[in-house]
Amino acid sequence: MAYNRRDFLVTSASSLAVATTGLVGAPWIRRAHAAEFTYKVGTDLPASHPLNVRIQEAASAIKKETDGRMEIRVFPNNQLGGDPDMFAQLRAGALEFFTLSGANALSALVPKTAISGVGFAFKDYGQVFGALDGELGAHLRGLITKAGLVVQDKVWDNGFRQITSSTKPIASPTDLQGMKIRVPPGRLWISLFRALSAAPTSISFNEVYSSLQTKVVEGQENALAVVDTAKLYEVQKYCSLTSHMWDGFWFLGNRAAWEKLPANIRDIVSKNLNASALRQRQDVAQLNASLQKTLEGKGLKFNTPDLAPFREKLRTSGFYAEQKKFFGEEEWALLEKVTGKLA
Ligand code: X2X
Repeated sequence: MAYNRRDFLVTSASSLAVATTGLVGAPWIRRAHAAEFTYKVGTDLPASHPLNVRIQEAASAIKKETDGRMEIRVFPNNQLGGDPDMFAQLRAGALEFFTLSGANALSALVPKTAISGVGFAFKDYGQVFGALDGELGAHLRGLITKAGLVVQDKVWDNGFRQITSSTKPIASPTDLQGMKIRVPPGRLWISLFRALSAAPTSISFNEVYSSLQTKVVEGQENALAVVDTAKLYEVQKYCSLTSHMWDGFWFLGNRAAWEKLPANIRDIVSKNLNASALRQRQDVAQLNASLQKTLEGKGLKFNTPDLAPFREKLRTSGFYAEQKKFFGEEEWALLEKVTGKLA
């Protein structure tokens, strides 16, 4: 954010007046009064990630458009706990908003939201948002709503996930054999990496850096924007561009907290969050396309494996057949309508 000299002078003059004199009621000074509704949003990513930057952008617009009645405070970087903790807080009403991947802890409550993370399902962003802004997304949001939560329409982008490791590049499925790899908490990730013959362990994101550093695990998988903002390159040597799954965050709300908001405030909140989500998708796509160079500069060695043998391994291991059975005919059909036949 760029402040010019004039903004700075005005701000300091007002704070000085408020701090040192009884001028609080002075008409030229905007009083810092408490908002009527002060809600928290928790996220698992570092403050500099576009997820947080764009939520903050929406929060500022919401405050302005509601004349200060609604304030959303952003708590990034797992400040409020790991994903399963924040999810429990959201459900209990201790946290009003939370961004969570459908394949992550959300799938413990609504198992079918993980379908967006099926291995090698979406070929590109056109397919991703075609599905999630379309029928599949509407269906999944219906399931989330039925489970008692509130969810905003537009999903936020995490990105296509890539594998990093401290031990070796992944050039073919055999390189994954027995590899100790961290995955987020969620059934789908375990199924996917077991099908690829790796040895996956569920670890919340707040413990990823240290478990890589202490070599509890050799590797992990995440989009480049996360590898960069969470500085995972400091504790990893190789990055293999597998794009093995797409991942994104639903903007979830506690229902009781949401229903306390007057309808006009709810409209302002949703409108701004959904608009910022669309801009956030652009930011992440651009970052993920340009970060390889930056990360090479930080010492990470990249390789681009042929993906056909990975897909083949998933097919022959029965992964797709198993997932189709798990998610159900209806959901699988909605997915394949966009991706084409997977199983
Ligand atoms: O835990 C992860 O790896 C992260 C940050 O990508 C998710 O939230 C799924």
